Amino acid sequence: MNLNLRFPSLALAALLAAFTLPAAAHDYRVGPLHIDHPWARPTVPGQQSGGAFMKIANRGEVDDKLLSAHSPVAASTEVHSMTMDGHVMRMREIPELPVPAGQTVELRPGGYHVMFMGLRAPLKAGESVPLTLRFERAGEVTVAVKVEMRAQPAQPAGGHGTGGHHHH
Ligand SMILES: [Cu+2]
Repeated sequence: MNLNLRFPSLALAALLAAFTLPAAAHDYRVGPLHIDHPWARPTVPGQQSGGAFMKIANRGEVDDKLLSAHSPVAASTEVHSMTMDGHVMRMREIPELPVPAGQTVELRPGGYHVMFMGLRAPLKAGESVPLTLRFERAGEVTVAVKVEMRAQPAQPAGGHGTGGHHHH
């Protein structure tokens, strides 16, 4: 009976270790897809949403698509595009993000990104949070998103700042 009682905590410990140990390499493979350096910006208390970014390279010969993303840190997690509408940057959820064969798709500030909606706690610099990505062909992979400050290009008002989040 001891084994039965212990197993859940060992499994949990292994799960937690999986999110903290591979920080040095910080890239992931699922099938022919390589996911490089997932990261997110720190958020301030009360901030409802935050963006996550990474590069996804498809080294295979078949097109794939990112269909959805999930994370326990947020009430919901969406894949967004960002486009200029006049002088205002607008984000919208997209049903799928194509990852064509032989190409690299970059999720970056001002472009495609994963959006944590309804953050359960602020994202703190130095932490890593789990994010599960579901691809049409390659399947699911859970990556550790590093929360870190990075130099950002200047952005117009209404973009991915600490407050604005536009849905249209
Ligand atoms: Cu967004």
